Amino acid sequence: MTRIITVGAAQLGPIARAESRSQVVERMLSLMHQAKGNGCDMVVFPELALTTFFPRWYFESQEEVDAFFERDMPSVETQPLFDTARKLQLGFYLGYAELIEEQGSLRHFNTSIVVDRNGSIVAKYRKIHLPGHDQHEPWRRFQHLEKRYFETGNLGFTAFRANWGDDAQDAARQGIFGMAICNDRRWSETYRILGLQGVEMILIGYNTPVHNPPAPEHDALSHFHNELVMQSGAYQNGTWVVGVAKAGNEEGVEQIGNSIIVAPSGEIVAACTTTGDELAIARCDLDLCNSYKTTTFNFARHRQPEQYGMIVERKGAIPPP
Ligand code: CDV
Repeated sequence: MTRIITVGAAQLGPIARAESRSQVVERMLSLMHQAKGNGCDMVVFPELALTTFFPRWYFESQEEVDAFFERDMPSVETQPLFDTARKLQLGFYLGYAELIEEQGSLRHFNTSIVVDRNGSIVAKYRKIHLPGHDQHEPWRRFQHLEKRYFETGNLGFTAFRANWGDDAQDAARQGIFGMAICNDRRWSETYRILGLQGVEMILIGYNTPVHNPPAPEHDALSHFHNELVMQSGAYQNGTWVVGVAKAGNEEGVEQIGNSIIVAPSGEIVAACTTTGDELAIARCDLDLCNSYKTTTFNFARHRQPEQYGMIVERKGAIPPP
């Protein structure tokens, strides 16, 4: 059997601080129409796709921070994304800043959702690996205050089934999906935890500056590292990976583009070539995952988790030099 899902990596160019949600949504709708015209079943938008990447600034006032968050999803401004999904029969992954009342208090998360072709939210994820710092660090050229503005995600890495066909029973259009957000893609745990649940496609939005203030020696390697983590994550877990950037010079900060679609072989099969709004498309056969999941990475047959602790113990026993 082949289960082909045609996916569009819907990269966004820079979003100015003054740009409204509605202006950004217009740009996203244009990518959705392009995607439908090219036979896509779904598109993947970046992390925090509705606004500029606000953690680059230190704000004294919580009110200023909260202005970047969504209290409702869909909201008046984002409803057109959901209406267009239904009209075009095209699903999407969307990253946004979520402000929600939970357990009697206001909570802030860096969140993503998957919306199906009927415009219904079918899964939600909250970013677990929050990079950066929680205090103002004026020595940096720009801040990265995710640890200040967001709480650690509390939904785990949870795989879910999604169906991209007309018919709920159509097995040829169903698959096991997972989500991650930006820095999560650098951690092998992200892929392996989803891999252990049989994931067949991991959707990832990101905002990655070229410049890394604490380690500028990494700057020249930013594309290499971006590809390295997603290609190895895909191969080692026999899964498709779709990584999508918010790219280009946003409010004076250069962000990598390099949005890619990676096959379970680890090969990049589609890529954006600009740092603007751009769509890269791949026809992804989910059954290609089986070739890896049943051979080299047959976890049930070859993984030896009960032995891994012993290796750590033995290492610990090596006397210091
Ligand atoms: N938004 C991110 O999570 N960005 C990080 C940067 C700070 C390194 C990333 O891993 O791309």
